Amino acid sequence: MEVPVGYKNTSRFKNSTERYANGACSLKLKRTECDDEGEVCDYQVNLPPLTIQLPKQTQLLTKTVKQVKSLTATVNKMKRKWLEGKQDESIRYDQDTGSTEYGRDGVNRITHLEKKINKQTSLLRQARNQINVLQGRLEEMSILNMDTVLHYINSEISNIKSTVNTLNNKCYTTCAAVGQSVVLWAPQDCSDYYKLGHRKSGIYEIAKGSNKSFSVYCDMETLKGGWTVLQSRKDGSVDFNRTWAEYKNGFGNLSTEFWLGNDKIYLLTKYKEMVLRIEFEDWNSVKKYASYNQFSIDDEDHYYRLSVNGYSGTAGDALHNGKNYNHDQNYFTTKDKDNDNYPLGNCGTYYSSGWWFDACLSANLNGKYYKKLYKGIQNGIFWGTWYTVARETLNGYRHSFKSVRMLIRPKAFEP
Ligand SMILES: [Ca+2]
Repeated sequence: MEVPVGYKNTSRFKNSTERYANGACSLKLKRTECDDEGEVCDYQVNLPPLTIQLPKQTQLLTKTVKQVKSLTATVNKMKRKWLEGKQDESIRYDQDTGSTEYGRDGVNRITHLEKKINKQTSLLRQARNQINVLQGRLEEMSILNMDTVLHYINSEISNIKSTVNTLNNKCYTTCAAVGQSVVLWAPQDCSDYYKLGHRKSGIYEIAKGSNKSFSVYCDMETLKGGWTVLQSRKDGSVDFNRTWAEYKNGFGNLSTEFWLGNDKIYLLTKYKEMVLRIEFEDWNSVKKYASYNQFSIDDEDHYYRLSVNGYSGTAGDALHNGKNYNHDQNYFTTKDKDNDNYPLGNCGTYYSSGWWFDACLSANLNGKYYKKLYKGIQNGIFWGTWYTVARETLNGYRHSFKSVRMLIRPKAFEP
């Protein structure tokens, strides 16, 4: 607030004060500028400087005006500060209540971190669950495997127990009668039955290899017994002109005539050294024998090749007939499988037999069964060192045998 002291044009008063100091003080009337002299124009009066005596309190008024001015400035300043302060306070207030931008950021950050932590926790929980599931599976598998193994072992133990019990029963029944100790193995051939006390010729069950058992005819009388019979001819009731498969598996009747079978002969001669005994009787009731202290045959892959040596006996060694024919180390031949040494034909077909032919023969125990004499091809049961059989009669007849048998038993066997 400003208190006017004189007219606005204070500069004029200054000039007038100067002139007043110079002693020139007058009242002047002056016409204002006017274009036409005939017109009435305005006048201007200049008064000499005027001094008005004011009371002493006027100074106080000036001072007061100054103070008011100062106060106004202070108030304005305070107003500005207040406005600024309000703004600051507003920020502070917002911070206190957590509603400022910075505060929201913090909360957002915390929320964000919380979310992250929750997510990580959730992932960890999932992973832990998966681990638990896997662990469970592993344990289950382990248990299953163990169960399978245990089941298998128990099953095997049961089988063994059953087998032992069966054998025990057999042996107690058998051995008790002859007062021998219990034997827990299955007989491998007829000599084993002899060892168990059997003295009666007949059909017995023997085991060879794993899970293989078959019937054989045991001769418990010849040379004290223990013989396993491989072949028997005695009445011509069985046809011996057979195929490879039939010779392989065996055929005929164990009580009369039969071929035990090449696979079985192979097994019987595979594990133990065997001796072979061939017994003959001709139609004149002449009995002779041929004995070999070594006899075995190969398996089917090697065509049941014959290995026979160490002859002794009365019938002659027709299996090694020197200059002419040799059956030792020759392969087995049947009418449908030619493994012989005769290049122009099949000895098996020609001589109606299955045998270890050379090219072709000096022995053929599986030839046709002729009663007494026969004519034509020499395809009867033949043994080249048997003097009447080896030759034709004057009338062109041939002799044959009444009975023939092939028997084996272990070389080490002592009845
Ligand atoms: Ca041939």
